[in-house]
Amino acid sequence: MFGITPTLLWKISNQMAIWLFSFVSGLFLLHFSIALILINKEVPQSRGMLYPRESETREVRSLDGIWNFVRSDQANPTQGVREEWYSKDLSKSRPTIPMPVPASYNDITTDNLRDHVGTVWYDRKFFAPRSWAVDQRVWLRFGSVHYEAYVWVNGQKVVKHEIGHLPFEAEVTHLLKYGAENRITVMCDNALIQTTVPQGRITELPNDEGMTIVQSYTFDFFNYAGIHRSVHLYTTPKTFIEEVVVTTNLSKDNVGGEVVYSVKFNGSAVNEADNALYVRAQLYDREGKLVANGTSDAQLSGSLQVDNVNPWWPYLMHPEPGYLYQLEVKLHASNDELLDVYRLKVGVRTLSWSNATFQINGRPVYFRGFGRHEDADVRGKGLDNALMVRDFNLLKWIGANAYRTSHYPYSEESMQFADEHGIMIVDECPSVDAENYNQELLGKHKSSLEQLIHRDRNHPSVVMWSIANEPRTREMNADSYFQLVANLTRSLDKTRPITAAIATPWTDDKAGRFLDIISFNRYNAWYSNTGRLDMVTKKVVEEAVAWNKQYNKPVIMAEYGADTLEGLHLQPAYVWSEEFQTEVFARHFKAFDILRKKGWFIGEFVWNFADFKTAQSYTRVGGNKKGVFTRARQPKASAHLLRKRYFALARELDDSSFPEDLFTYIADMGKTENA
Ligand code: GCB
Repeated sequence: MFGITPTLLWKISNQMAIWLFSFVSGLFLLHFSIALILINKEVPQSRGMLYPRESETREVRSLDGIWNFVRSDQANPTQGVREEWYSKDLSKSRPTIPMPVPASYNDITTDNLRDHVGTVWYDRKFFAPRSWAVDQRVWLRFGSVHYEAYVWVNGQKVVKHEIGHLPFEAEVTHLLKYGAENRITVMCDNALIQTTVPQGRITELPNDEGMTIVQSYTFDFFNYAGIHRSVHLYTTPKTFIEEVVVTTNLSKDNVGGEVVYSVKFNGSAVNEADNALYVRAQLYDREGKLVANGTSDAQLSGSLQVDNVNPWWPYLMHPEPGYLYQLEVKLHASNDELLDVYRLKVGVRTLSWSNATFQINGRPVYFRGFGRHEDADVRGKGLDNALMVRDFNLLKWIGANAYRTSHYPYSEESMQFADEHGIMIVDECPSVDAENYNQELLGKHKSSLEQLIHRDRNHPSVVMWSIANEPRTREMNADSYFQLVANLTRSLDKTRPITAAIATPWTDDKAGRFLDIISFNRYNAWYSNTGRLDMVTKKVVEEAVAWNKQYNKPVIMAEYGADTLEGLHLQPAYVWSEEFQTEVFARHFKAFDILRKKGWFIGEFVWNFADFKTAQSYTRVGGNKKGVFTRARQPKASAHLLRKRYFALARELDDSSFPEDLFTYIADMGKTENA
């Protein structure tokens, strides 16, 4: 057992306590408008978690495949723990069904597993080779399990992790049977309450059979759950490289580059007196040529100078975007023995920002991008390489240079892909629609950012942290809450600016002053003044100007759009039709062009890249249809329009050329055609 009882019931009572608390404090606040009692507590520091990579000192084994699966009785979510299902094969406790990993479990079966609330169980067997028993450590790593995970190996508890979309790992060296079969068991709980990130509510409601548990949430995407990303076993030497942190600098003319690294090792095998470990760092270019090398200081830090550097540039900002070097880190004992080797890709770039601009390598950036989701038919939020590669093809086809990982951290594999393709990422933590601010929520929200920054700090593609999407920033306490969240983020990474996507009207917002860049979400002609295409341009301009005036910071429109049913054509434009989405976009483009001239408007992000699934609602036809692409990743009419705009912006701002098929031949119009 894990010491605490991992139970839905516990969560429910906890939630009730919070309701009670907010009710009582609500009464209290009627009389005494106190600033709040949010205390800035330390959050646990992540350790290790380097992406699993093979090297001459490390082996990596995937545990992806078909696992055995059991859903708990919704009314009895702790039964499996009480009956110790983890102590033997799951199939001995309950009939199991096959379940793919990685994948969300919700849409796999034909019964209503989709709406299951509470705990589910997975197990599988694997072999640990005899060779692993000697002189090394074995680690078990999950790319992400949503929302909460409890893991046992051979019936022994290994690790518990809360908050989806983030990796976690534990050493299992001492728990494995070498040269023999082993069992791994995972219990996953998808329940969201007022103190989870994101928040939700569990209610008990009467149904035709009696009472049932219902999960609700305000955020607008389906709460897919399960083992969403790959599960790996990997080995390290006894004394090994636990962390590598890289930052980079460029000379003013972008000709000289610097890669600053700092390494942490872990290892009980190291003699206490032996403080003379050192690191040899070598940097290779794309062709595999060694371009810099050096030896660390005693703290295992150092820097490498790169002459005639190839800086990392975003897509269409340079003929060779996404240039990556390979950094090879070798940990040596004082007697020069090679202990461990880890390699990672490094992009050399600088970021800077002011109250009007955001610059990369000294050049101003204008973001042309999307809000997205990790979402697909059948596999839900499960990692899918085919989908990921298709999405990057579409991003490049349409001429985008950025996206926001709305509304949670995306897979590590996609972050690596963004590095390679020069796509800039606004990296968002899993806080969406935060409300009823409380101490426990604050702790978890901060922890989600700590884990995110720990995971993603070395990616050149990550250019900004988004600390929340649409938090209720008019609420009492929003200011102290977001001050603490922003302070933590800044203390963890000073090299990137902070934003949050805000939908609260600027007049009521209490969080913007803690951000470096203001992002706002607004659905003119959709949620407000539905259908009124004549009420878009002016309103967008006015709102952006108001945000800028209020905070004197650069402004991005982080969401705009309209639900569109593929194939529905209505002329004149009418809501839900392809014509309407196209027109809504065009009216926004006009506003953006007015705003760009003001000097502080730095980006436009369409909502959404592709259609995606949501909870059932009468405002959603099979999900949210604001995609420029369908859920099957085919373009709607608006995609062709957006493509023309994004390439036109790239040509105007970054001097890039048009793809040959951007304009369809219509007639011999001389200069106007494909000019
Ligand atoms: C928003 C949210 C996003 C929704 C979108 C919509 O403001 O940030 O999660 O999906 O609106 O389409 O309603």
